[in-house]
Amino acid sequence: MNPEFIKTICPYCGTGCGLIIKVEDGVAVATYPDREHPVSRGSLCIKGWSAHEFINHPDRLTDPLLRKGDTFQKIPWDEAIPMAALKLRETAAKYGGDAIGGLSSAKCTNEENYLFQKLIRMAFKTNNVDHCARLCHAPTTVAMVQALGSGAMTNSISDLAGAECIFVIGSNAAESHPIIMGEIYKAADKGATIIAVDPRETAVTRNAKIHLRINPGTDIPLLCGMMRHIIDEGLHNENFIRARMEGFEDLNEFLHLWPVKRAAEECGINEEIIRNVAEIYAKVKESAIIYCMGITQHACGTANVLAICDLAMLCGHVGTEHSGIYPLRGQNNVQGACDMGALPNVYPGYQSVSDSEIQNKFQNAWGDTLSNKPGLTVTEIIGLAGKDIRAAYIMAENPALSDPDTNHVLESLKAFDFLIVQDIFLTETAKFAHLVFPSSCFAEKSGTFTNTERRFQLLRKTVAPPGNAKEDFEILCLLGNALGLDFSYKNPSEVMDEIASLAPAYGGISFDRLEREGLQWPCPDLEHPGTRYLHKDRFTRGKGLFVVPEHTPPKELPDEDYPYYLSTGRMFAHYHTGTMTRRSSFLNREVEEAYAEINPEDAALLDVKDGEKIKITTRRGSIITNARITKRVSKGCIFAPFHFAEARANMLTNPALDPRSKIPEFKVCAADVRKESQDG
Ligand SMILES: Nc1nc2c(c(=O)[nH]1)N[C@H]1C(S)=C(S)[C@@H](COP(=O)(O)OP(=O)(O)OC[C@H]3O[C@@H](n4cnc5c(=O)[nH]c(N)nc54)[C@H](O)[C@@H]3O)O[C@H]1N2
Ligand SMILES: Nc1nc2c(c(=O)[nH]1)N[C@H]1C(S)=C(S)[C@@H](COP(=O)(O)OP(=O)(O)OC[C@H]3O[C@@H](n4cnc5c(=O)[nH]c(N)nc54)[C@H](O)[C@@H]3O)O[C@H]1N2
Ligand code: SF4
Ligand SMILES: [Mo]
Repeated sequence: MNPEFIKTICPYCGTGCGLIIKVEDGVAVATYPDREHPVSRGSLCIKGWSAHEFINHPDRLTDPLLRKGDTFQKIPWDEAIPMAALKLRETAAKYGGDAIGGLSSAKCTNEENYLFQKLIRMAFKTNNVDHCARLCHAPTTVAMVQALGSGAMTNSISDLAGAECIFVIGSNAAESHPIIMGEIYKAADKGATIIAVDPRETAVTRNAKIHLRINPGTDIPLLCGMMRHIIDEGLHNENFIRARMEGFEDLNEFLHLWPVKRAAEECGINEEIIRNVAEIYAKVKESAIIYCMGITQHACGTANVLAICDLAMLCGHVGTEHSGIYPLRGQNNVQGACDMGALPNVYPGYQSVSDSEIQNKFQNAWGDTLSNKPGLTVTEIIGLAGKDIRAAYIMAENPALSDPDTNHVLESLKAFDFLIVQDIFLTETAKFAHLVFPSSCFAEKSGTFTNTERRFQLLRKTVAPPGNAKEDFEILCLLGNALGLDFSYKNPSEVMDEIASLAPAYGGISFDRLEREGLQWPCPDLEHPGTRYLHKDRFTRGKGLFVVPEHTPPKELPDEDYPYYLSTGRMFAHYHTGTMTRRSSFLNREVEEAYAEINPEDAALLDVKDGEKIKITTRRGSIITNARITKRVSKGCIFAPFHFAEARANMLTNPALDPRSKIPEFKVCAADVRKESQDG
């Protein structure tokens, strides 16, 4: 049979690049870039190029699994689904619907996320539904909604190439969003000034004109010092502030606390450099700010994002073609999972569950009563296992590796009366399940993903799932029906039509249109072409709001017992908990083993050579990993990627939360490091 070439979307990061999967005899054998794709235009990063590899891996789950003591037994779907429905119903009857928690997924489609939250909300009358955005851009949603009225990236990826200054803060785009990094390079080639703020050295900082190697967790002092200087020099955009903003007086007053001198002392950057970058950012006509987890994953994550919004609005760098604020969304469909209401406080389209008019709208549409009490978050659902939460349904998330303070998480996963995990592999989390549902990956299903620039894109089914595995969509319909809901959807397109009818910003989205083009929301009706950049003449909330960003240092700082700063994050070849990338021989050839970065001076003090084992310990636990000696980290700092199950970085991390967004502080905690003696 001739091979087929089918267009679809990359399953890894939120850039949403276009892939072409080559299918031979029903098997996905290769991935190619899509030259016609509006974002990636014929490029892919190394993960995209190898996206077909995990699809055919022999570890794929093929049948529902039922726990029998310490092992699993294969069972048919017609036993698994009724059993799941019965157990969930019994639990809800005994303890109330609020004793059920659901983790939806940024790896699944919009339609699957919509059905997931609808199932939890309708079947159990609870809003206990959340997903990994909590661990990622939750501060973005809180802060940008407060300041601008919308939590999404203001502009489009291709707009970056036209910016005159790009201020990259807390983002390692070169490894985490390589195709977006390509747009940054394009801007630089055209003469834009690239400024990077990161305590580490990365390919972003190496390619920046100026690298501000700040002390971890001191972004607010830096941003406030910059703003103080901008106002003192009269470089703020007074017309913009007068016409479009409120709250300037309060911000200006507050910024008197942050003269450049004090900012410099806190963040460890020379005063002249702070003044210089402030002037560069403020003076050019169009400046863009890119940020990511180095900003959000702090106990002051929401205030960090507010400070970024303040800086952009102070200079009028929002609402034009090449300026804007770019929170780089992480997962392939984390934008969509949020848009679809896989969040404890909002229905699809960010419509509040506690607003009675909205509650009525959804009750009428779905034909049943709904709870108006905001639900629990990811870390609360896991943390309350066996207490307030008795049963959980986890679709495509792996908290055993991705949540902070793993020892605690593992205790919790054991404590559920009943746990369902729906995944494509038997993950570290699935090993704790009572029931495992085998599901389909991106290449085995259709639906839509929304990328970081708000672009709905069509995912096409290229191959059949392995064995008896089913699409997440079908599993949700079966379970919904078994729970007494009317989930008789014929296909994802029908679900998209229901979404469009309930969330005005997506009113004009349909599979028919997406067959021809991707559409960026807001897209309110079928004639609307979609929106390239937001806040053009007015902010989503009307006027933009300056909010005072109070600085709080990290919750745990180095001391005598734990003298190092420990930070965690990513590297180019692997993705999150490694379930997919570590099953790719191509990617494993790049990096096969766990490691942590340590500065040469520290390594010398500890008498550790490159590749030797070190033991990292925090107040939560320890891991043994390979030392990678590099000046990428400053003296006194350690960086550990969290991709490796054999050396789980989250054994170490601090579960302290940002009070407003409830994101954990993955980016800073205090650690001790020792050479691990070879004889144990
Ligand atoms: N290869 C790969 N790509 C991915 C992913 C992956 O797992 N692997 N995951 C995807 C997801 S879900 C996400 S959310 C994104 C995340 O993408 P990024 O946020 O780019 O990745 P991280 O490595 O978590 O952190 C980014 C940078 O923040 C810096 N940083 C740490 N602390 C601070 C601080 O206090 N201030 C400042 N200014 N910077 C700090 C770190 O040194 C690091 O270089 O990547 C997406 N893309
Ligand atoms: N220490 C530390 N921890 C972190 C972070 C950090 O920087 N440092 N970053 C945090 C961030 S930003 C994020 S986004 C989270 C990510 O945390 P998670 O979302 O828990 O991590 P993933 O490994 O992406 O988990 C996705 C799961 O979905 C499965 N899967 C993939 N596709 C499908 C599908 O189509 N259907 C089904 N049913 N399953 C599928 C995969 O096998 C995998 O088990 O981690 C967070 N944890
Ligand atoms: S940049 Fe992201 S979406 Fe594009 S190929 Fe790489 S992992 Fe996939
Ligand atoms: Mo993320």
